[in-house]
Amino acid sequence: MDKTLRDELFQKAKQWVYEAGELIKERMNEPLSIDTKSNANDLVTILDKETEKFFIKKIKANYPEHLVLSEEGFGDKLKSLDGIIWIIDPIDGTMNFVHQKRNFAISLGIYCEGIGEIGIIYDVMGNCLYHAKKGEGAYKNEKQLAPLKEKLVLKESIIGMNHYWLCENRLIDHQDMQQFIRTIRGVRTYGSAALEFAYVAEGILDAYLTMKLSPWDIAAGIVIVQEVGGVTTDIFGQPVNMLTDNPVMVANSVISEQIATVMRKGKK
Ligand code: 2AM
Ligand code: CA
Ligand code: CA
Ligand code: CA
Repeated sequence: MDKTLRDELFQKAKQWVYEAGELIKERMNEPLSIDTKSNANDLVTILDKETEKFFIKKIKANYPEHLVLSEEGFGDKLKSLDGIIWIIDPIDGTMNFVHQKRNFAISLGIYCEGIGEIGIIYDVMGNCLYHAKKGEGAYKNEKQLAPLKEKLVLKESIIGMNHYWLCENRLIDHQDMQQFIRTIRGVRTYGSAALEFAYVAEGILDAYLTMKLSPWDIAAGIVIVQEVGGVTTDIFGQPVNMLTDNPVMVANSVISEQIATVMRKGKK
């Protein structure tokens, strides 16, 4: 994608993200009916759906040839990554949105022929916008983020992960995981994959590990993290597929391979 188009799409996307944030803030204290999706803790509200529709309307009006891949099902059904694709999670961290009314984000990535060109993650209540354009660095609001530390050691790292890793699960021997977390400095659980990617980019988390994420959870974050030298793979160190769910690891490149080695050892 040439720089002129990338800049234009970024300006539009950023403006729409801020507008969507305002719409969410205006309506978030209305009584919102809360539905469940795959299980009793997989929540969705009218504002997840309305926000997604807001983006799709803007995109289709301005760029009818562009495609949309988005969580709540109002986008396109994609069979490939050909063309320009907007990959959107209208509210990432819906459980936080419902229970805490904060710690949720809008996540928007723009990909061209499978390559991430633009990433925007907006912490709506924190009024903090992370963004990156491919090859142009990553930013938190208007401040450029520094390249990730090169001297990191695993035993001094803080890793984002949730409690499921320590319970019996399909992917990894949970006793191996219990061993592993004793070898690192600490664990944090934020409940928004997009924000956890942003925190890895910012260097306040050294890695984030998650069992199952969809393309809209990670599309923006991949671009932002890449601009500071971080790497996104599946938890075993293999490339992620942007058309399916993946178990995902995003990390400082210094520890990424070390974590993948631990995961391969604990793999069921
Ligand atoms: P969501 O809020 O957009 O659904 C929660 O730990 C993180 O995992 C959130 O980023 C959440 O995104 C994501 N997630 C992905 N699939 C999920 C699922 N089936 N149920 C709950 N959270 C899910
Ligand atoms: Ca969801
Ligand atoms: Ca999500
Ligand atoms: Ca969501």
